[in-house]
Amino acid sequence: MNSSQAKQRILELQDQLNQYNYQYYVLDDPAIPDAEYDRLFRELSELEQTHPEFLDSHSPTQRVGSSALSKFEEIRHALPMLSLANALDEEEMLAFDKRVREKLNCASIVYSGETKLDGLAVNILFEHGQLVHAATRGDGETGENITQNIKTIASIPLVLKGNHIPQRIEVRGEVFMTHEGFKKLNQQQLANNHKTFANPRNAAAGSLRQLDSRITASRPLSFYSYGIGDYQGQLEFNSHTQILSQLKQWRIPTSPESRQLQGLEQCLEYFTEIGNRRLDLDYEIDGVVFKVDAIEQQQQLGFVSRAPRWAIAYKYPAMEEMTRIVDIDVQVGRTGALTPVARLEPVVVGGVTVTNATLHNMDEINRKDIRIGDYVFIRRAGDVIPEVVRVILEKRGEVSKFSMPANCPVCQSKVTRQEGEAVYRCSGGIYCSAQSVQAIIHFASRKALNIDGLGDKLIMQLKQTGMVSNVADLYELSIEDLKRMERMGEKSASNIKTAIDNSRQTTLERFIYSLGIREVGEATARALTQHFKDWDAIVSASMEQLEQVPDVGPVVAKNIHTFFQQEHNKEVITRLRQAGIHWDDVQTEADTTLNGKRFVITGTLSSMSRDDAKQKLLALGAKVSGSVSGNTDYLIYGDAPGSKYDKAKSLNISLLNEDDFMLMLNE
Ligand code: I6G
Repeated sequence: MNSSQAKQRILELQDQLNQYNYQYYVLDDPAIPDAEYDRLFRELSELEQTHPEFLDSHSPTQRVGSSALSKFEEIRHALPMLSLANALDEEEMLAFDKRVREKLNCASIVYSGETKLDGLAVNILFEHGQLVHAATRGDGETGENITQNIKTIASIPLVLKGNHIPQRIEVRGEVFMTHEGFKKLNQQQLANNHKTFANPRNAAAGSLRQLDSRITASRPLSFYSYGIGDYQGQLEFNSHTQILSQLKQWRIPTSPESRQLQGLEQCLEYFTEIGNRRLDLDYEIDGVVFKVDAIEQQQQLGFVSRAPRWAIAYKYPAMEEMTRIVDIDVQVGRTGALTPVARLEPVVVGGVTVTNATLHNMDEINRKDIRIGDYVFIRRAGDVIPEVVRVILEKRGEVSKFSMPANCPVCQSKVTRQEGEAVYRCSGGIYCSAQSVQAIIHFASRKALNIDGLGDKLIMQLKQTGMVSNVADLYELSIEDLKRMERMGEKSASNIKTAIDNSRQTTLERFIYSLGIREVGEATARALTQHFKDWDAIVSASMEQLEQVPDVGPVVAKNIHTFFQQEHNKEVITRLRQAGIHWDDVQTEADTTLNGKRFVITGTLSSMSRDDAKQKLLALGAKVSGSVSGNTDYLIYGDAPGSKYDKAKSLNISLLNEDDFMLMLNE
């Protein structure tokens, strides 16, 4: 290949890889298999090495990070990065809207609403479409030069694509870490004996402020832009909404939740709607930001003490609060794992009163040096079980150390700990009533056999009274048996009996999940089903065969294999099958007709639960997500569909009612 051919190929590969990166990281819609991406990436790296004269700092190969700096240089923002005024309650929002309306002499204002991410504000300068430098917010005037680190974030384009690219523009936004990224990073930190991060914000800040950008490159950082600063060039926009769509068109990620809103009333509805979904979002937010949408009106309103008069952050209650640990108890789970639980002085966190927090295991207690009597920060995150972030050592008074009991607090069997495991376990197995109660609760739970009405308290009563000792006994209960339980009338007993009867018709995937095999969650149950397609094949699979299943390693394979070898499990399973538990044949490969198509389900369906609809779609290769975005292909809606329906409609997404959906499934 001569020099000009090499140059041509380098440009071609850069363009292709930029496109694939965008589809993967921003649209969440990979265009090619990872192996193909890696091949093209390698080809580009090799060409750039043999032709260093064509190496460009904006090439996709330049995202991997480079050698450590001794310190960050300073960068002055061309236009200061402002702060936002806050509203903490509806009254303050009313006052904001009133001020805006009076100043503009308007009866009602068009606003734009966006989530306020709990991350780090950054300013990225692009000149002639190329990323020139990036800085932290700093004091608003001057920030730290974190260009090398920002370039490692794969969703941020190094080169803008699209129309109307200005000579110069400052792009502003928030760098953050998703819950999933945070969890994975902390697992890695633990595995490498490194300090874990207290929350996603700290993890994002710690990752972004690394002098060695190779470390930043290894961290799962994301970015959403919320606006622009200084710019030079011909830009045409009249509203904040148009700015966001221009940014999107240049391939800069923006919040999928941004929306144009008419008047205060819609702003308040938006605040409530996002608040209801706050714990389901994959990232932390501390509020929503409302901006007067029209740029002309923003200019009329101007600024007051370094904050725009045209914007406000309406905050949600904090998700971290301080309280005291009054005691530490131990809970026994369905696999015998002992979980230490902190009993707390009640504290309201994110609007909910919290009295308990999980301490996970003994290693975690030692690592955080948690003692009974300590003052601690408690945090509620994406998942609902609150946890202790850290001890407030400055407030430590009289405290006592906690140690794991030598015997199970429920059945008194010996507590053991395997080498290399963080978890202590009760050795009582099926003879430990805590384990068997938890196993039944799991079996009846929504994602397992979904036995409506068979809640934790009833299961405990059934167990205590000796009516049920394992899951197979559930199918032998009569309405009369159920009626003997506390506060159980004829109607409730009959409903529960019907729910138990209905649970006989299930899916193989659900059945495997319901058995509660250690470390076999929904995803592994699905992977086993897809791989073997047949119950007998799973039960009789060897360790080697099990390890062929994606995501099943030696430990999980051993758990599965051992489970099916144990006599009491075999016996319970035989009784369950005799009781009539059955499932349809597993869909074969040919049925992956909805491969990669993205669905959102909203509202109440009359013929099945949303979870069942989700399982059916997953079985056909579709992806199902909780929120509507530009990537959604179909919205399935039932009764009372709410705002997801409106959003999907405004985005021109195909809408399927329940009949359409059934037709699609049948086809
Ligand atoms: O810190 C911020 C987060 C989100 C913002 C912001 C934002 O909009 C969604 N908007 C402005 C105008 C400012 N800070 C100054």
